[in-house]
Formats: sequence, C-alpha cells, structure tokens
Amino acid sequence: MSDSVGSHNIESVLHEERRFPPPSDFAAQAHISSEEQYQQMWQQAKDDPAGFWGEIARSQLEWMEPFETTCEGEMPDTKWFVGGKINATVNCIDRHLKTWRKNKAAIIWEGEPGDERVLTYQDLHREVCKFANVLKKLGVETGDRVTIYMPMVPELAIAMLACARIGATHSIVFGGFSADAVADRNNDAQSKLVITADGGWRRGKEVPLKAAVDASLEKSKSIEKVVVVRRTGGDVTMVPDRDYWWHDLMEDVSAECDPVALDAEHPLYILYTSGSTGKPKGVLHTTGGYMLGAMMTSKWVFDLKDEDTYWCTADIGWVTGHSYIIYGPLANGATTVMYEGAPNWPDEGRFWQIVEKYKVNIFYTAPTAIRAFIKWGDDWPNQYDLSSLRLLGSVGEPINPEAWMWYHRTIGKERCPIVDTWWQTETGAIMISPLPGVTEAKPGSCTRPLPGVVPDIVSEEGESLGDNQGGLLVMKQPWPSMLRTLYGDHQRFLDTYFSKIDGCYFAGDGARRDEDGYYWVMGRVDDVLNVSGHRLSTMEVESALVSHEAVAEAAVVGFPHDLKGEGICCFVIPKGTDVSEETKKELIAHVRQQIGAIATPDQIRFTNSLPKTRSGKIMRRLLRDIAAGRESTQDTTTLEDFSVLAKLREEAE
Ligand code: 6R9
Repeated sequence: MSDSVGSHNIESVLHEERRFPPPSDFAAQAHISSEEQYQQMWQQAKDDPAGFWGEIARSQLEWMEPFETTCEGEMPDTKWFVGGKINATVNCIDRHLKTWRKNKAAIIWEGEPGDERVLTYQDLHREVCKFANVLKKLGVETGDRVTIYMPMVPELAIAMLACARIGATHSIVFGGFSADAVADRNNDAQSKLVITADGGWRRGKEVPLKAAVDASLEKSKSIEKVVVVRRTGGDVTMVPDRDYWWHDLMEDVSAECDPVALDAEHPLYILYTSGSTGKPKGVLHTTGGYMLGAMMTSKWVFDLKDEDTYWCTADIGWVTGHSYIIYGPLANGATTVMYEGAPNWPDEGRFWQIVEKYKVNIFYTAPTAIRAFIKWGDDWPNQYDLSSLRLLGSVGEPINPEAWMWYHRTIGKERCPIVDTWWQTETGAIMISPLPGVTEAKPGSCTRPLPGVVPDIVSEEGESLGDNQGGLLVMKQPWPSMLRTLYGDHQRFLDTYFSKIDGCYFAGDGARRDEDGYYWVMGRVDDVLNVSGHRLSTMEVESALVSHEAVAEAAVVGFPHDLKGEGICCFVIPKGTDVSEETKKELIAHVRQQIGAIATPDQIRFTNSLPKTRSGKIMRRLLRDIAAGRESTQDTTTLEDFSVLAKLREEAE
C-alpha cells in the first residue's frame, strides 16, 4: 500500500463489533426486502449483465426508440443501450405528467433567508421548456457545452434540465470555486454559454458569482453569452449583447419545447473532479446508462416511495447533487428538497428546522457535516421534531464509527437505518451501500456491492487478496452509469482508471473486505485529498502556491482533521527570506483566490528544503507523517538527504 492514510483506519475499524439489522417494519415495506432477493439480483447481474440491465432499462425508463443491444464491447469502452433514443427530461418530468403526479411537488426549495418555492412536476415542465427555448434562441444547439455557475436556486435545476432537453451538455461548476477555476473549465469544455446569478446567499453574505464570471471571461474566449438570474439583487455589470437577465429572456418564450430524441450514449454532462495532477478531469456521463444508474440506486438505496419527502443536503455543483437531488429522485417521481444555504445559518439548528418544517422522511448528508453537528451539540437537533425521518444516508468519505453512532442515536433515534454509500463522480451512481431493508449495518463500513457492481480488492500487482487484507479497490465488470471518457482526453481516461490493474476499473481508493464480504474503504491512495468530502489534488494546491511570486517550491499533503476529515498542510520554500505571518496569510488568500474557499490551507510551514528521492520526487509520505505529528515508519532508504527530515521536524515544533 503506497499510502499511510489507510493503516490508521484499518486499526480503528477492526475493533468494530456492533451490528445493526434493518428494523423489521422497514424491511417489510422496502423495495428490496430480503437477503434472497438481493442475492438473486446480484448473482443474475453478475452472470448475465445484459439480461439484468436490459430488462430493467426497458421497464423503468421511457424510451423514444427502443434499444437493440443492451451492452456492447469490453470495459472500458462499453456502450450501453445501443440504438436506443432517450431524453433525460422525459424521464424526469414528462412521463409523470401523464399520471396523478402532475401536480405533485417535484422540488421543494428553501432559500437561506427563509424564502420558499415549490415547483410541481407541471411547473417544472413549463419552466424547463421555456428555458430550453431560451437556450435555442441564444444559439445553443444539441451537442454544445454550457457552463452553469449558480447558487442552489430552482433556476439551477431548471437550467440543467433545459440543457438536457435539447441535448446540450451541461458542465456545472460549484459556486464556491474561483473565477480562475471557472475559466479553466470553460476552456477545457469549450463552452458557448455561461448561466449564473448575480450572487448567492451564504451565511447571510452575498457570494458575488456574476463578478467571478466577468473575471473568468477575460481568460475564456469560447463563451459568447451569459445568462444571469436575479437572486440577491446585488450590483452587477451587464455587458450589452453578451449578458442577459434570465427573467427578461423568459418573458416571451413558448412553454412548449419538444424533447430531442438523443442517442443513449449522447453526453448528458461533464463534471470536473480532481485527479492526481493539477489539471481537473472532465468526467463525462452519457444519457441512458447514467439515468438508469441514478434512478435505480435512488429507488433501491433510499427506498424512495411516492409519499416520501426526500432531502439530500449536497450542492448540485458536486456529483451527489446531480444524481441524488435531481436526476435520480425526479426519475422516480419523488419530492426532492433543495436548500440554498449553510447548515449554521441563522443558527446551528437550521437543518433540523428544515426537517421539521417539511416533514423530511429521507435525509442524505456527509460525515463532515455530521462531525460539525456533533461539535455544535445535541441541543440543536433535540429542539426539533425529527419523527418524520425513516432513513438516513451518508456520502463523501468514510464515516467514523462514532459519528455513525451519533447519527443513529441523535438523529435517527435508533429507529432509522443508515445507508453509508460509497461511490464517485466517475461511477455516476452509488456502487457499494447497504440496502436499508436487507443489509445488517456495521458502523464505518459501506457494506456490500449493489446489484450490477462486481468489486474486488487487489494488490499493487493486481492479484486478488483474501479477507481483511488492505489493497486497492477495483471494479471487474462495467456498469451502465460509469464515466465514458475524460472530456477531450481519452488517453488520460485510459491511463488513470484502466492501466493500473489489468482489465479492471481502478477507483483510486484503498479498502479491505471482511469475512462477511463487507467493504471498508480507507481513503485515497493517490495524491487526492478529501477535504470535507470534496476532492482536491495536492498538485492543484501546489500549482496555486508556486504561482505566487514569494514561493520557490511547495509540497502539499493532507493530515487528519477533526471536522474536515483531512486538512491541508503546505510545506513552502520561500524565494526570499520573508517567512512572516503576513506572507502566510497572503499565501492562504492566494490559494483561495486561485481555486476557491474549499482549498483554504490549514497550515503553511516555511522550510529550506523538501525531502526528495534521488530522482527528485518529493516524498509526500514522509511529509504526511510530519504534518500528522507521527513518528515515521516509512522506508527512507531512497531519501536523498537525511538531514532534511530532522530539520523539518524541528521546524514543525
Ligand atoms: C460521491 C462522491 C469520491 C471519493 C471516493 C472515496 C470517497 C465517497 C465514500 C467515500 C468512504 C464512502 N468516498 N463516499 N469513502 N465511504 N461512503 O463523494 O464523489 O466527490 O468523486 O469523491 O470520495 O475516496 O473515491 P467524489
């Protein structure tokens, strides 16, 4: 194992003996309700993936033309539902209009200041059709890329679905990213249009999104037009013939827009995620397979029922929001809650107030949020009626068993099953997770693979490992919602995911499988940090640092952090002699400005040298030990200059 993050976790979870079987009343009503049913589905999907997925795709999705072949070609170049024509919005909206769901709440939206909006399926259809017509009027065509950089407002959902309606590929950039990050993504995708807002609300302050877009456009030449939603009412500069107000454009367009019949493999969206180099990867998802994955996992894992109010607290700027606020729940005709702001605004009880207000039944959040709730104290959730909750979910990073127990007791009142869902931007949908009516939970384990998912744990050499041996997590069979390529760089796609272990998809995570076939994910084995459940590459932060005039060289590593999971520690060799607190502050601000607030360094440590191998590679493993304050157990035989290490330790003290 090339990483030291894992070993610590293996130790702590090995002692986990607690078991939580699904409550019998939950099991009795669940979509998948028995071990036999799970086993039978899993085995069939493994032995006959085409038979299994073909049947589900035909019965669960609405096709504009039926597909001829369920899957074609070996991993990684597998095509799904070949010959089929489909539109994601028909599946998320139109088909529900033919049923009683027409006037059902599709999206319940709550703004940070407390304003609210409910969009029924009929409302959503009208708004999406209108905005799709706006896109067409602005010259957007099937196959074009559109960047969306928005706060969590209903127009974000409408914009992404409007793109899907006409077959434009959306690329959503999280509103917390910087202007530079927007420019990079615009350029990589060669987007034609940006959809944004004047700003968004975050802890009572305005996040100025339009100003960031203006700055980004100096560096991204492919953008022809900008659409701006009025949200905060803050000052913005509107450039004539380039910038348009959303509400003006929506005034006189038709509310009818036929969905375009797209190939099942038509690109639905690009979503950028951090890899082990400084350049983010444009993960590309296509329509048929992705929709099937998002829909079926929502149904199986969240046990979605028509009467549920479902809330996923993610931002739509991340994959969790794509699959589990929008595409998955809407394909199921569910009611999905969307909240604009921070969990601690106006106070630390906000999430629980929302649960009580809308009688949320299913609640899906991240371990980093759970750790913050624990810190804020039980008084906050205890002030609210949480009795509507029936199922809890977790995503983004391994959940510490103690956080799991707190979630179970304080939020779930020992009544609600918890689904700890392992998946990635690349996988499109949940891969390994309990089925809430079937799987006995063990706190800290994401338990077993869903039907259609065939994982394994292998050594660096690719050999399959036995029970309880830490190794690399891989997938041995293709699945419908897997990424198809990295936009514009198919070679990088092959190199990153399919070259390390022959014939397998390599996830980048270390894990072990226990004697019951349960998976315990330990964290990334590459140079990817997981900061508050968000992926960041150490190289991205290093590139940002060295772009500052005061920095000669930088090495960035993660270290265990109580709230964020991983904190960011930067070892910096300054160009001059200035190692003042002022300069540290300036470097922190510089990284924020280059990447965004999620990349804010926790520590800047000035140093004269960095530990390197004889071939000049920075030995990050050693730096990780120093950042964590651990004695190093790492092999230092290739270290070029031993004195560097002793010196760094001194500097850390
Ligand atoms: C959905 C999402 C993916 C990385 C993944 C892993 C970590 C996500 C996890 C988990 C342990 C879980 N991860 N869920 N680790 N248990 N339940 O988070 O996508 O942003 O692409 O991150 O997150 O390390 O490789 P993404």
